[in-house]
Parts: sequence; C-alpha cells; structure tokens
Amino acid sequence: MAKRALITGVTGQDGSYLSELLLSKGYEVHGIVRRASLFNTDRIDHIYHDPHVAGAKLQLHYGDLTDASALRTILEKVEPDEIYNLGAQSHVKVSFDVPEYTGEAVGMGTLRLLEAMRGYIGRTGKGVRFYQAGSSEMFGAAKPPQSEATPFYPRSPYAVAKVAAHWYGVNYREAYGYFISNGILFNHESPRRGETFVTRKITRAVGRIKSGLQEKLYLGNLDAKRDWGFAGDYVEAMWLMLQQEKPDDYVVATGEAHSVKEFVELAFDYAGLDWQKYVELDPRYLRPTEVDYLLGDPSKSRNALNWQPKTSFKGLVTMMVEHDLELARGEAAMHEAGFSATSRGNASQRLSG
Ligand code: NAP
Ligand code: F7E
Repeated sequence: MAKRALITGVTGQDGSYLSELLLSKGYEVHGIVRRASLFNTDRIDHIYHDPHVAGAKLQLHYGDLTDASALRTILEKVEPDEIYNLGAQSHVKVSFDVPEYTGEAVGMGTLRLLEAMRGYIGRTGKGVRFYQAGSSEMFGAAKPPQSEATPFYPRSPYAVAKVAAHWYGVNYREAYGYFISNGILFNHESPRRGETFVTRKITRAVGRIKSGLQEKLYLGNLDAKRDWGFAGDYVEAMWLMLQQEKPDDYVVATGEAHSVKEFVELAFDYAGLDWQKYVELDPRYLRPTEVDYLLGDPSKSRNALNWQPKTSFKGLVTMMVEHDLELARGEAAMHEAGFSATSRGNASQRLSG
C-alpha cells in the first residue's frame, strides 16, 4: 500500500517541492488548498492530474488552518500516514501588518491541526506522523550560530506564532506520545519563491531591469545576514525527519551566512549590471524589529539524518537569476506584442514585502 501524506500549504514554495519528492517516492499526496477568486495552484499545476483520470496521485481538498471542522473532515477522509504542516502567513514584514491573522493561521492553526489529529488517532488508533514547519526566525535576536540548543528570541508576530506552534508540537509529543518532529529551517529559496521575499524580489528585478521593463529596485536593510539554502534540498530533510525511529527537533541550514547586499551584488553581477546604479533604499521595507544575523549549525541534521545541502550560495543565486532573466525575456516579448507586462512584475514593490 502506498503511504498517504497530507500537506497544508501545498500551493506554496515548499509544498510544491515536497509534493514532487513524495510523488517520486510513490506516495499518494493530498493537499489542502484555500479557496481563492483566482487560481492559486500555479506551483503544482505541472504535477496535478484530472481527478477523473484513474491513478491520479495528487489530490486537493478545500480547507484552511483557521477552520477546525474542515481540518477534522479532511483528516477523516484522507486517513494520512504523515502530515506536513507547511501552511502559514509566512511573510515576516506582513505579520506586523496583520499580526492577529498571522497568529491565527500559524499558531492557532497548528493547534487546530494537532487537535484534529488527536481526535482522529483517538477514534481509529492509527499511527500518524506530524512534521511542523518551524523557522530560524524563532531564534530572532539570539547570537549566531544558532542550534537546537539555542533559546528562542522571536522578533515579529510571525516568529512569536512559530514559537507557539513549536511548543504545541513538543507538548503533544510529550503529553500523548505522538510522533511529532519540528524542523527549524533557515531561509530557503528557489525560482518558485514568493516575489515579495528579498531574494526573489532581487532576481525578478535583475531580469526585468535587464529586459528594460523596470528602472529601479527599492529595498530595505541591506546589512541583514541570512543562511540561505535551496528549497528543493530542504524538503528532503522534512521527509527524513518523519522516517526516523523517534520524533525529534532539527535545525536545517547550510552553515554559511551572507548579507542581503552580497546577494544583490552577486545577482546583478551575473547579469552584467552594476547594482549601485539601480538599487535604492525605501524605508517602507524596514521592519519595526529586525533580525540581524541568522547562521545555522546543521550538525545534528547532518549526523542524525545524514542530510546535507547540495546547492551552494552561488549556485542558488545563479539558478534564480537565470530563471528570472528568462521569465523577463518572455514578459518583454509579450510587451512588444502589445500585452501589458507591468501589472504582475512590479507587485513586489507595490506591496509590503
Ligand atoms: P509560502 O510559499 O508562503 O507558502 C505558504 C502556504 O501556506 C501557501 O500554500 C498558502 O496558501 C498556505 N496558507 C497561507 N495561509 C493559510 C491558511 N490560513 N490555511 C491554510 N493554508 C494557508 O511558504 P514556504 O516558503 O513554502 O514555507 C512553507 C512553511 O515553512 C511555512 O510554514 C513557512 O512559515 C515555513 N518556513 C519557511 C522558510 C523559508 O525560508 N521558505 C523557512 C522556515 C520556515 P496560498 O497559496 O493560498 O497563499
Ligand atoms: O527578508 C531584508 C529583510 O523577507 C530577508 C520567510 O520565509 O525566512 C523568511 O523570512 C532579509 C530581512 O525573509 C527587503 O529586512 C531588505 O532581514 O526575504 P525575507 P525573512 O524575513 O528572513 C524565514 C526563515 C521564514 O520562516 C519566513 O517565513 O532581507 N530585506 N530589503 C528585505 N526583505 C524583503 N522581503 N523585502 C525587501 O525589500
């Protein structure tokens, strides 16, 4: 019998890579999708098949982490072996604008899902394994390098909610003996990264500037340092955590940090552009409380999970810039053919990110 996985946040960056990974391992994958007035399944359309066709291995269900009864219904219907809780309002700056909603989706949402799992296990006696998508943002102002032993010091409503979700996971593990593992993942990026996160905002701008579609890139704090890896590598660590004998908590990182400025330089250089001519500061993108320096110590996941990142910092920047140069060339061609090319492309500069 194929294993069955349930993923919240299946339409997100990580949800799409994780679905690909699990499908490649023969899993039946079920994803929870929020109803939206426009289609929001772009990142998984390439692996989704018409459910009327026999053997479709990816199935989608409408639901929301703010809706406990829908979560319970989905669990009863899907009967998963593994649950990956990736759903979140995941933008740190936006969490200052919508703190209550962020707490609802990220903190209380995790609790609702755990309660749905508790009800399901209570009724069926079935073993279910649970992955919680924790974040390096939980370390916030803690001194680098950060490991599983580093005390949390969250610096945003998002990070506070992730700390709550982390401890709900630990509590349900200790109270009920459930298999719940918390991943503490440092920043991971890809060509599928949302366009208001800094890496993708930069690589989109490089592509669009190179193609003559954009003149300036407005950014906030260039001095912040992050430990950036490739999302495709990181979802493998999530899966590995649920294949261990015992549940545990793991930091997943590269062990190397770079500043936003370094990312900017490398990305613009790759396209043969001088970043100083294009990048300007816009205080709108500064945060009320910043996280200055995140650098993970991935020793535990390397030793216990035998996991290592395969993609270097330079490889990641190159992958994203190449993708976005190509994307912008397509936009420019559409523009020349008379279609508007600016409405989506500049979105990251109009919104909070
Ligand atoms: P993402 O691209 O922003 O995707 C978030 C997903 O959550 C989307 O599918 C989104 O649906 C869904 N979602 C949002 N609100 C929801 C709600 N109320 N109920 C159900 N689903 C909801 O995030 P990501 O980068 O893939 O990250 C995956 C998870 O890892 C998140 O929990 C994030 O906080 C965490 N994390 C990310 C990183 C990173 O560097 N990427 C690092 C550490 C932890 P829509 O598509 O409809 O918006
Ligand atoms: O910011 C600085 C900003 O929004 C990175 C999420 O996936 O990773 C992500 O959170 C840094 C910050 O990611 C702009 O101030 C400068 O210091 O790309 P970001 P994040 O806040 O680190 C963690 C691990 C998660 O868990 C989150 O879900 O870049 N920065 N100028 C900017 N950031 C943005 N977004 N936009 C700017 O214009």
